[in-house]
Parts: sequence; C-alpha cells; structure tokens
Amino acid sequence: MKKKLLASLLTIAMSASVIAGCGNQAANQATDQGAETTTESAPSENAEKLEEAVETATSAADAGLTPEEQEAVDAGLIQLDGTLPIIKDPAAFEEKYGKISMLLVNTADRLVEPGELEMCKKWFEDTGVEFDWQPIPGEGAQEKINLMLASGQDLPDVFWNFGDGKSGNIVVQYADQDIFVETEGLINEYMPNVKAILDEHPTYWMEITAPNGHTYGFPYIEEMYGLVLTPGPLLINKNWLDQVGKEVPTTVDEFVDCLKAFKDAGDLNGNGEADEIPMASWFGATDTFGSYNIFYRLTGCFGQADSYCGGNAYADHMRIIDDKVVFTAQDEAFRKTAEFFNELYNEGLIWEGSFEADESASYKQSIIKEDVARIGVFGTWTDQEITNLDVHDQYVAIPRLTGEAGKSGFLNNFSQLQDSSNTAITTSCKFPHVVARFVDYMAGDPKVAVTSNWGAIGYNYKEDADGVIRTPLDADGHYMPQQDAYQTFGDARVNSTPCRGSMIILDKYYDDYEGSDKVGAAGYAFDAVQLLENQRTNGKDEIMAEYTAVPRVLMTTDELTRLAQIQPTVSDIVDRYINTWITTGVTDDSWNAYLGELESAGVNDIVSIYQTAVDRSKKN
Ligand SMILES: [Ca+2]
Repeated sequence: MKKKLLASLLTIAMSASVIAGCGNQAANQATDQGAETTTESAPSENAEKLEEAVETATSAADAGLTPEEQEAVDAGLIQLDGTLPIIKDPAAFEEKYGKISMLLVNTADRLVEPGELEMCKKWFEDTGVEFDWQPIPGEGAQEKINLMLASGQDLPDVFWNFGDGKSGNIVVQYADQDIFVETEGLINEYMPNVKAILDEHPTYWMEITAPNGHTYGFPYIEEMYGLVLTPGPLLINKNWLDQVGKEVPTTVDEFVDCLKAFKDAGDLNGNGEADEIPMASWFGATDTFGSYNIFYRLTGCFGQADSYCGGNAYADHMRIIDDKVVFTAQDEAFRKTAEFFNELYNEGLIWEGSFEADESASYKQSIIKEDVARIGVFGTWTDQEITNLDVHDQYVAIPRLTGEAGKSGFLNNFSQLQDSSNTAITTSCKFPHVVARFVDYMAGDPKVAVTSNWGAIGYNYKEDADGVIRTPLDADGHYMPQQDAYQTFGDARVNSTPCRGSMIILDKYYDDYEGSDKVGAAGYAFDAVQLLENQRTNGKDEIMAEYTAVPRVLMTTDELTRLAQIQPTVSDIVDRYINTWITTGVTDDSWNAYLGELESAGVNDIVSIYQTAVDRSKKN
C-alpha cells in the first residue's frame, strides 16, 4: 500500500507538476556538485530495494532513551512528551551534564557569537535548550569535518550543518561506522510535526533515506513556490531599450534586433566611455541554479530544451522525455544554437569574458556590480546581485522567447529539499531525544520556522496587525534595516539566527498561498519576491508544467562511483565544444567529433545509470 502510494507520488513528482522549491542567499552560495563518490560499501541490493528501505525508515521504531535521558526524565530535569520547555531546569541540567555541543559551519558575515544570536535566545526561552556552539569557519570546513569523522575523535554531539548541500553525502559515507545516530525512529515517535510533513510528502522521505534504509540528521526544506526549480531570470536593460526605441523582445529575432541596437547606440549608460556590452554570458557556468549560461537557456528555441544546475550537476544535460532519460546535448538543436551564438559573436554582441571557465572571472563577480549599467542582457540568480540600486532598477525580465522550433528556458533537476541530513546527531550524544524534540519544535510553528531560517523578529521581520510577520520595506520596496549594525537582509539574517540547520518552510506558510490548507503566517521571503516574479515572466509556470526534470533519486555506490568517473568529463566536453563553436563556428567534422567524444567518454553509461535509477524508483 505504502509502496504503491510512493510510486504514484514519484510519478507526480516526475511530471514536475508539484510546486516545490527553496533558495535564498545561503542556497545561492551552495557549491554542491551533486552526489559525490563515497567509499562506503553498501550492498547493491539495498539500493535496488529503495522503496522497501523508505518503507522501513518510515515505520522504524525508536531504540529508546539513553540512560542519561532516563535519569534526567526521572529527576524532572527534562520532559520528552512534547510539551515545552524540553529542558525544564537548564541550570541543573547543565551542572549535571553540561550543554549539548553543536558544531556549526560558520559564515564570515556572522559577527555575533552563535549562542548570542536572537533566535538562540528565543529557542532557549521556549525550550530551555542551550547548545554549546562550536563554530568552525566555512573555509576549509569540509576538510576539517572529514578529518574529524575519519579519526572519530572530538566529535560534537550534533553537527548543525556540514557546509552547503553536503549533508547527505557525508552521513552516507560514514553510515557503516557507527558515527551518526539513525533518526527514523526518533522522527516516527518523537517528532510528530516533522513526521506529519514527511508523511504528506513521501518524496521527502525518499530523499532523506540512505541506501541502507536509515535516515540521519533531519532535512532542510525551504519551499518557495518552486523558486529553485527554474534558473534565475534572463534580464534586459529597459532604460537602454527605451533609448533605442525597442520593446522588450518576445521572439529570438526581436532579441537579436535589441542586441544589435545596443551595440550601435553608443554611450547608453552616459559615462562618456564606449564600455557598453550588448550581452554577457558565463558559458562554463557551474552555478547552483543554472542562471548564468545563456546558451543552455536558448536551446529550446532551436528544438530541444536543456537542463543544467550546479546543485545537481551529475544530471546536467538530461531531461525525462516520454518516460525516457534523454541526454539533450546530443540533439541537433545544440548545433543550431551554436550556429546562432556564433553569428552573435561575429557581430560583436557577446562579451569576451563570457568564455572564462573560472567563476571569479565571470560578469557576476564584476560588471553587474558597477555603478553604471554595463550590460544589455544577462542572466542572474537573484536581481540583488546587482548591487547599485539605480542600475538594478533598469533591468526587467524577458518573457519566454519564441524561436524557430520552440521556446526558451528549462527546468532544473533540483529539489525543494536542499539538504537531507542536517542537525545530524553523533553516537557520542547523550541526549538524542532532546535534539529530536528541539528540531520538531522548530518545525512545529510556522513563525518559528520562518524566523529560524530567515532571521528574527526585530531583525528581518515585523508582525503586522493581522499577525503576519513580514520584512519591513520602504516605499520603493527596498529593504528597511531594523538594526543599525546590519544594513542588509543577509547580514541581519546571519546575525540573528544560525540558519540552515534543519528548518522546514512550506508554501502554505505564505500569506498569499492559495491552497485550502493555507497557514498564512509570513510574507513571502522579501529577497525572492522580485526573483520569483521575474522567473514567472521568463515562463516559469509554463516551463514547470511542460518539462519533466530528472528526479533526485538515490544512487547505489557503484552508480555514484561510475558517474564521478565519467560525468565531469562529459560536461567539460559539452562546454569546451560550445566555446569553440561560438568563437569559430560549427563544421560537420567538429559536430561529428563532438558526438564521438561524448560516446567515448561514456555518455551512454550516464543515461543508462539514470534510466535504471529512475525506473527502479518508479516500479511498484
Ligand atoms: Ca558608456
């Protein structure tokens, strides 16, 4: 019964009709390259029984309290029956047991000691739980954590996080070493709020269940109306359009007309220099949500929409078409798109820096941060990456462009469940049930969840007369700082909450949600309102209905090992040929050489691995 339910929900997920998503400044910094190879020797039959594993996870019972927990319950120091506070007598608890230690991968922007953060104070007030925070710098965190786990010494009681997007890989890698506590029993018996959310979304259960059938830590879910399921917007400078007397383009031909007009118009930004760039791209882009590479946005106009996102890079250039995994970059549409971009290049419409593979050399690091507008057309994740407000306000989203054989845009092979195993409890923790209750507390109240994730009331939120918490904005819709020390949403966020442990935000928490189960606790995240609107102008809703993403199914260790061997090479081949074609043109010989190189590199194996994994997840 449960298996059938799962299978049907998987089918729904694969049709990409679910509203899903998450994403924010922290997510934007994610550099996860998808699942990584692990050295763990999980038997392949485990992975072949993924659904059984999920079923086991969803029904597994908890192993019971630790001796210390039983003692503390008996002494009246803690209560684990779901009532607050969890720790009834924090002073006596600390005197007897010390604080629960919590490793935090910290951000350099956080100036406040973690324990002094406003949300930590709020959590303590509500739950009596006060952690011994052990922050480590984000830079070098992976190495440090790996050393710590490999030695098994000086482990914290809990890892709040592991650095962006890596939690699932890490806990799976150490799954057979008795380092992390299995959590499915805790979820089932001590976390009614988290359990209810997971049970309502069985794909979430699937995404947090390791190949061995257990879950570790707790998920980070940030639904935002599917924000991360399509790239950030393709933008055009409306001020420049007005100057050259053009409308916002709706077709590829009009798009090219605008670029040419930008090139011919002279000093559009009025700084007396010939520094205008009609269009900038980052052709070797590895960004999390597929926002910076204009080539892949446009292949749909020539007959085959693509998909790429650094957040799930092993699935790059793949889509599900008629229930089959298809490698899009072998399609003739890519050749036509390359010929199109070569024409643009020959006309001098593409910024020369677009071909640098290194992110630090990309326009996103430099020319969209200048105090004058420099580029006519570019893609970005959030519009807030344009730091000068006057420059920012000149750009509008381009509607989905119609080309000779289809439309622009693509669906990311991503999920709204961004991290499967944050707040991971280690086997050295004496109070796993306290941690479980604490995570369940954060997930139980929408306002607590929202402020835990995005920042405290008095920092990033203010409660309005209707009891809805919103980010205060000025008349122009710009962020209004509530604390002199923190002038941006991001700074106020990281200096009022540790964020990005195991928080769960659902679409129905937003006051403009249209479902019948609307909670309406908070305004939609301030910094994503414009992003979502721009994405919708780019055709987000149509794209989500039209295309099917490759689902983030769990892979066996063998499959992951093979993907790690071949997939990066295949992606490099695609990027390398595209660079060459744009700058020097496409010939029959180079196209055939490209197809040959892809085959030699193992592209058919990638397709077959994904097809096998997708079929396995779909079968009853
Ligand atoms: Ca100029």
